[in-house]
Amino acid sequence: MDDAISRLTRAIRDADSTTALTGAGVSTASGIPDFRGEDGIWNAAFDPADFRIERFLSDPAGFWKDRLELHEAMFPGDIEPNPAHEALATMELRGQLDAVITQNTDGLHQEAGSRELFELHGNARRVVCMDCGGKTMSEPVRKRLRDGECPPRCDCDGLLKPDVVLFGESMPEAILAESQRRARNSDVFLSVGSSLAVEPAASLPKAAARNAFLVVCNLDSTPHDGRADVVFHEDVTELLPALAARL
Ligand code: CNA
Repeated sequence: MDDAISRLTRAIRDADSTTALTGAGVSTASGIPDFRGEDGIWNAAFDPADFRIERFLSDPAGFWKDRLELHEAMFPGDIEPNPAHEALATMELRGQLDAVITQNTDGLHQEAGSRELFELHGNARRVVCMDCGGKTMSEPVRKRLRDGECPPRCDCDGLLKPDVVLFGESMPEAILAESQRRARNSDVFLSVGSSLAVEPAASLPKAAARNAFLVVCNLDSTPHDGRADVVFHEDVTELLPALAARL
């Protein structure tokens, strides 16, 4: 691993632009299970089909009941950023990382101090009104749900939806376009803690690989390992702090 870190360190020092793409594996050390890893949410009692936009629109009360259970399984208790989030925030602060593109909805990059942040799948700490588009924090809404208000509604009486991209929904176009632009223009592109199984995020490393030094760090292998310049089958909470310390 030492030789590979040295190559990566040199590449980042020589780069004009370095971008990181993160997935659920960056947050497992904070106690948030991933979707497809060994103890992933989809291997447990949840079915992705229950969390589609069509289900939300046809059965909002049933959707919200299941969503509350999913939320409690995904975000048990108080969650905090871990050394992987902190290393990325430190690298950005020092000017060694230009942006983080994340598939995560947990808000932990922001909490760790990442500023140039693109949340491809939204943020589960917020809800959005389907009528007026207003966004508010989700915790008070979950309390209202637990108290029996189901489905929860906005002051304008519109249905509230978690401010995340549900299966079957399209991604926010501006965020996706900017993420693709950054991937194409990066000199170094780090894909960390993602199975790279979900499109269109999975296509970002492919776009980046045409010009960039591509690095994949994930416990399991990914479909892009073959095109990466360096692959680490390592824990991101070890690799990223080690990298930040070497830079
Ligand atoms: P995924 O498909 O669940 O893959 C995560 C990958 O991370 C797996 O291949 C694991 O092997 C790997 N992994 C787990 N822990 C570590 C670790 N400590 N170090 C290195 N690798 C590790 O998740 P993706 O992000 O690739 O898929 C995108 C989905 C997952 C998006 O829709 C997310 O919204 C969704 N998700 C987000 C969260 C979150 O916000 N924290 C949690 C669970 C799922």
